[in-house]
Amino acid sequence: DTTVHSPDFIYTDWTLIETKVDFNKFPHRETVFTIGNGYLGTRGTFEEGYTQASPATLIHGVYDSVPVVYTELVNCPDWLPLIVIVDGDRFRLDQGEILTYDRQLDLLRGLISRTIRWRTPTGKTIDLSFQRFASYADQHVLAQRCQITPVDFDGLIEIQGSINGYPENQGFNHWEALDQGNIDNGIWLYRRTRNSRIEISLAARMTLSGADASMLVTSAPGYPTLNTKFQAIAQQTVTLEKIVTVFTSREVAHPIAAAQEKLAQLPSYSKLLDAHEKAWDEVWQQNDIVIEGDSRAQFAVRYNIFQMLIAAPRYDDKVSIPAKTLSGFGYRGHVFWDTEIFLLPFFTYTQPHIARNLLSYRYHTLNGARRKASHDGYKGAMFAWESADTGDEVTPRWALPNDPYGEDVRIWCRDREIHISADIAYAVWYYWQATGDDEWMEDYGAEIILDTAIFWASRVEYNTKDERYEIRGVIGADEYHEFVHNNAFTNRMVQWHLEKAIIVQDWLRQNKSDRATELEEKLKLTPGRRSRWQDIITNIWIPYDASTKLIEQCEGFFQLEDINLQEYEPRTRSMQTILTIEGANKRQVLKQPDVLMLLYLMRQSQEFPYNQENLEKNWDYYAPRTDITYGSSLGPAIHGILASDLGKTAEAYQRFMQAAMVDLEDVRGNAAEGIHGASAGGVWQAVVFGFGGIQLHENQPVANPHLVPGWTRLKFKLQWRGKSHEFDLQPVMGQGDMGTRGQEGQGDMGTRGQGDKGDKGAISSSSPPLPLPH
Ligand code: IFM
Repeated sequence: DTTVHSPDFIYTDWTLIETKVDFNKFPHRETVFTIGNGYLGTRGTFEEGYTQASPATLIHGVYDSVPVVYTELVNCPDWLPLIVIVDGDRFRLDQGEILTYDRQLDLLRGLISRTIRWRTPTGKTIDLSFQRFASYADQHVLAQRCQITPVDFDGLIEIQGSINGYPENQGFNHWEALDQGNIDNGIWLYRRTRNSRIEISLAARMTLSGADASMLVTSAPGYPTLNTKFQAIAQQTVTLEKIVTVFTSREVAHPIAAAQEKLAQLPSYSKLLDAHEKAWDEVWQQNDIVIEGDSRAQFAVRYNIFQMLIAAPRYDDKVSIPAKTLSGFGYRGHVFWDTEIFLLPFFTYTQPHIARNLLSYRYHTLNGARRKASHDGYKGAMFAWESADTGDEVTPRWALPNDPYGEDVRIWCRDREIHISADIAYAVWYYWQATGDDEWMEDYGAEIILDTAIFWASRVEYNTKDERYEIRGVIGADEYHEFVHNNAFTNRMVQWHLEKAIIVQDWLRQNKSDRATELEEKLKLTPGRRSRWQDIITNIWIPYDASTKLIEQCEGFFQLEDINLQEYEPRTRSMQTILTIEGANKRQVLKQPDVLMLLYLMRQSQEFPYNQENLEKNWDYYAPRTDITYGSSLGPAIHGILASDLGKTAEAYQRFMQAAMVDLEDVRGNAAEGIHGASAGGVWQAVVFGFGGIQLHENQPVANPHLVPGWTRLKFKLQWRGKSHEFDLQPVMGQGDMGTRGQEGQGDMGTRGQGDKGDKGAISSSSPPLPLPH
């Protein structure tokens, strides 16, 4: 296990260690130390409570309405409060003296621990050691432990463990009080969201060992509390365990009974911990990525995988992963294309059943997408740019400033960022390709692809003058341009989508004829509609100039005022903030890859416009005009992969690490709002598809690696069509230039790759023995 020190943390292969308390960084650290189990996420708030804290437990699917943003994931009752009073002094990090401190997140075991040697304001020294986990073995179980050892005194210790029934979403309380009560050594709480009327119940019990004490209930309304007092003796450890269960009416008819019954059956903390660790061990067997030779990248990659795993619904197909996962209030728990395009590949190729759940969510929200299409005057299904429980559009229309004299800002994505419907179809298609899950495709996937194809056919316009189909008035992936015509990304994705819709319909007709008929009737998929799809495929305009190989991002883009981003350096703000919305609109500056994003998506199957020459030409044009550091967090990983394709090794690594560290090191300054889920997915894709160079061939995935200089090993597993494939990629000294994709400045190291059972080792690009580009 190697150790890397950063200004904020120490990283080992599996563990994040914080050694200082910084009250100004509480919100960031709470995000970073989030734990979860795919059902809920709990931010890394300290048990003892601080004014700087913003505690949150977010449960998938628990949405409730709220002004302006329509609906949001509701902050659920807080299971963490645990107060320790040492001879009358309440333990707090901002009182007395911290003699030693560390907090650790152990990714391997999904466990947070914190140890403190604290001197009370009256000079008594005590060791406190906290631990907590959200069980990965049983997602309704949460557990906390506190071990207390007086160092130099005997005295009275009091511990209060509570459930806080007054959680807030940034000042807004979604809960109405229903009931609360006591059980044997325990307490429970019952609440309901005000509008969506989702009920929740939590039950908790506490046990003490190492001292004699009874457990008293000292609850206040909405704040059930268990209280214990004992006489502590110097050098003798007392252990308190708090076990909590949680259910909502989304899973069970009677949450109170479910929470109490579950609690009554649970074994001790240590048994629960054993089961939890075993479950994590199993999941890491499938999902781990080993990187040798670069400890910082090793930890960061595992951290990003961990974030995806704790946010992913394992047993629920009516929810999806919000842009900020379950770790913060940013984007209010809304779901974007981030899930399908950035996060989904990780699940598709490591745990396809989770990918299926995420895509089924889109199936279950098709009616919302149909309402959106019909409201806007179109046919079929048009997915919401921001989606929540029903699939109706929940992107806020306006962003309202805090400054009373500031202007409200219209958010146009809800009206114009329509590429999401094709993005979802893309994800469905690749899930199907990767898994061969025909049954799901028949029951769910086909309907998604076909009904969104119907939407496209009603959304495109025919330009009689130029004799071509066009899509006008959109926002592409680059959100700095808010009203453009014929965005190349959108137009080509729509063409691709319609191509696949025809294949899917043919497949249904040939293999699942009953379902083909059923869908043709239900969706009114007439021969006329199908021939229109064909016509659009042939005649939609993709602004590509074959002589220059340049794709114009949208009509007229090359006529916009050009920009040299270097002239604005050094800077700490986005180009949109510097230039204003209107200013950015008028210039050739991109928030995030758009043409390059299209190239990336078409790279998978090497479809138009993806080829090396187009990539080179368009990279040279668009990369320098992209606000890659301050634009969108979705950009860096994608630029990293493409830079790696182009042999720009240093840039590839720089972009990759920018993405990998976005939350750990708060690269963008907004990690307090929650984990950047899309970036985490992009990091996985950068390792597997970028540095690992995985290409998905008919029979199996094959590696064509571009290992980062200094990486001595890259190891991971992929699932492809029901079979697990293990890759163990290592540079081989003295092999000459074996690169199948030559890279600039290569030394004499080949790369040895081993595919499944060692029978398909890709021997590919070479990596020079250079120091790591940090
Ligand atoms: O979906 C993204 C979008 O591409 C850029 N702005 C933030 C959204 C949510 O992450």
